[in-house]
Amino acid sequence: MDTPAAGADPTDRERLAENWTERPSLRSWLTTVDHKRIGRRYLVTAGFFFALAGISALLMRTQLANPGSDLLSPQQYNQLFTMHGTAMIFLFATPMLFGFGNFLVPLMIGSRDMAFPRLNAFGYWVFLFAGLFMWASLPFGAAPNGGWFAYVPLTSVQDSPGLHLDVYTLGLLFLGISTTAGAINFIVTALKMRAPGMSLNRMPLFVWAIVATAFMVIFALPALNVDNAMLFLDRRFGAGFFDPAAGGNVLLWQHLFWIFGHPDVYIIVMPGLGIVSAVLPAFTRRGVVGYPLVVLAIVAIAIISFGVWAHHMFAVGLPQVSYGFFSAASSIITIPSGIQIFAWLATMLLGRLVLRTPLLFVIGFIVTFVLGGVTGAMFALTAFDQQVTDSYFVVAHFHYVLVGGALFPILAGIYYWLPKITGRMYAERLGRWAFWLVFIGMHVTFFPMHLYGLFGMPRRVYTYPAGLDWDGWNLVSTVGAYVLAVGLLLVLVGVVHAVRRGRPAPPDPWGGDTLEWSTDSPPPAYNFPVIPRVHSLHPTWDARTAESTGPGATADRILSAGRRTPLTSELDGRYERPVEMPEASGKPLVLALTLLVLFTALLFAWYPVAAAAVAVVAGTVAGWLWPGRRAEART
Ligand code: HEM
Ligand SMILES: [Cu+2]
Repeated sequence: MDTPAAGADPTDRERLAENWTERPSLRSWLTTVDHKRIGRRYLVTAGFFFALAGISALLMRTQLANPGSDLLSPQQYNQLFTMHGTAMIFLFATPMLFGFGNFLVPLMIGSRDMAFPRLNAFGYWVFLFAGLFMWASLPFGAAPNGGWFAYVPLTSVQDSPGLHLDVYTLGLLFLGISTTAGAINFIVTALKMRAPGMSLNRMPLFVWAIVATAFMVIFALPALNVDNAMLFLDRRFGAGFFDPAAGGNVLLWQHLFWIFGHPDVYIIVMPGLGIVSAVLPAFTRRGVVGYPLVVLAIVAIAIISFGVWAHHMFAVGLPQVSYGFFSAASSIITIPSGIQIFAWLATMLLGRLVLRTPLLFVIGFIVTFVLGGVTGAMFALTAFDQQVTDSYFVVAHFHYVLVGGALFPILAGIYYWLPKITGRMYAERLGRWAFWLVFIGMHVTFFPMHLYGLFGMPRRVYTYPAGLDWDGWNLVSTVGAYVLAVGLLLVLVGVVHAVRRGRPAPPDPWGGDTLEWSTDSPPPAYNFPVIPRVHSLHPTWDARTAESTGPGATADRILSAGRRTPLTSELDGRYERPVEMPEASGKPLVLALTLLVLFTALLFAWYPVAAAAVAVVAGTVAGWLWPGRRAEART
C-alpha cells in the first residue's frame, strides 16, 4: 500500500516536518521528547541490562556445571543471582515492554505523540540512571545479595550489613518513579489520543494489554514502594517495622512484597501476550478470534492477579482458611489465561500460516508458556507447593513462564517491528537460526531443572556435593545456557546486520492490520501527515482508512500549524479538539539527574546533600509546571 498522504499537500508536509523534526545535535539528543526516539532508547537500554543479567546467568551456570567448583565465592554467587533476578524483572522485562509501548502505542492509535512527552523523556532518564545506580554496585562487591524478593529478617541490617540492601531499596524506589510515570502516560494516551472513530472496542489488543498493565502498575507498585521505604528506614534508622522486638512484623514484608509481586508477574507477561495478539493477524491473515473475549480476559487477569499473592507464602504458616482461598483464586486465574491461548490457537487454525521468524517465536511462546502454566497450576495446590518450594523445580517453573511469556514475545516483537523501527528488513535465515538455538537452548537449560528440583536440589546454592544425582543434569543445563546465549547473540547480529545492510523496508512489509503499518518505515517525526479516521477493528485492512487520509481530508486532521494532534473522547473516540504538544526540553534530564544525586546521597548517608537535592527537585518541578504563555493561547 502506498503512503496515504494525498490529503496533505506539500506545504502541509513541509510545515509538519518543520514543526516536529528535531535536528540531529547533542542538544536535541539530550532534550528530545519524541516518543519514537524515547521508545528506541528504552529498547536499547533494556537490551543492555539484559546482556548484563545474561552474563551473570552464564557465570552462575558455569559455576554450577560441576559439583564442588570454585569459580565463584558464595558472596559473589549471592550478588549474581540477586542482580540477575532483579535486573531481569525490573530493568529488562518491564522497560523493554514499555519501550515497545512507547514506540507503538501512539502509532497504533493514530496519534502524533504520547499524552505527556516530557514526562515520557523524564521516565526514560530515570530508568537509565536507576539501572546504572544498581549495576554500578556490582564491581565494588556491594550489589544487592538478598534475592530478588529480599526477605526480612535475612535482609535486616544485623544479618546483612553493608550497602547491599540499601542499593536494592533505594534503586527500586528510584526506578519506581519511572515506571509510575510511564504507566500514567500510557493510560491517558490510550484514553484521550486515539484517532477519531477508534472507539474503545476498536482499540488494538496490544494497546489494551498496555493499558491493563499500566493500571496494574498503578495499583501494585505502591505496595513495593512502601515496603522498600520501610526496609530502608528499618536498616538506617532502626524504625522497627519488620522487627518483632520493636512491635513490628516479619511477615509484613512478604505480604506487601507479593501484593506487588504477583501482579508484577502479569505486568511482565501481559504486554508479552499483547505482542502475540499483534503479531498473529499479520502471519495468519486474519484477526484474532474472539476479540471481546480476549479483552475481557485481559481485564479479568488484571483484577484477579491482585487476589492470589499468598500462593508465594504457602510455606510460612498462614491461617488454614486462607490456604483454601488463595489456592482457589490461583486456580481460577488460569481460566482467562486459557481463553487467550485458545483464541490464539483458533486464530492459527482458521488462518493461513506464514511461517516467518516472528511467528516462530510466537509458536515457541505458546509451547513454553503452556508448560510453565502447567507447573504453575501444580503450585496452586498447597500440598504440592510445600513439597517443592525453594527447590530448582520452582526455578524451572518461573523461567518457563518468564522466558516463555516475556522473552519469546519480546523477540517476536523485535523481528516483527524491526522494519518499522529501523526502516530496514532483517535476514530471514539468520532469524530462523536464532529462533531454533534460542528455543532448543531454553528447553535444554530449564527442563532438567524440573528433575533435579524434584531430586531435592535447593535453589540459590553456589555449589553442591557430587553423588546426589544432580551432577549430570546440571551439566546439561549449563550446556543449554551456552546454546541459548549463542542464539541470543545471533539475534543481536541480525539486528546490527539489518541496520547496516538490510534492504529498505516498505511501509507495510507483513500486511499488518494496525495503524502503524499505514505510515512510512520508519515513520516521519509527526507520525501521520493526516490523522486517519478509523472505521473498524483492522484499520489498515480497511479501504476507508486510506480514503480518510486522501483528498478531501479536512484541516482538523492535518493540523500543520504548530505541533498539534487531536484529542478524542474516552469511549467513542469522538473528535473533541486539537491540542498543542510540548517542544523539546532539558528539564526532564535535569530533574532525573537531580534525583540521581538525591538517591546517591541517601545511599552514602550524605543527608545535607540529599536535602539540597530535594530543594533542586522542587525548583525544577515548579519551573516545569509553571504555566507558560502557550497555555493561554489555546483555543
Ligand atoms: C536467558 C537465560 C537465563 C538463564 C541461563 C538464567 C539462569 C538463572 C540462574 C542460574 C538462576 C539462579 C538460580 C539459583 O541459584 O537459585 C536464575 C534465577 C532467576 N532468574 Fe534467570 N535465567 C535466564 C533468564 C531469565 C529471564 C528472562 C528472567 C526474567 C524475565 C529471569 C528471572 C530470574 C529470577 C527472577 C531469578 C531468581 C533470582 C532469585 O533467586 O532471587 N531469568 N536464573
Ligand atoms: Cu504468584
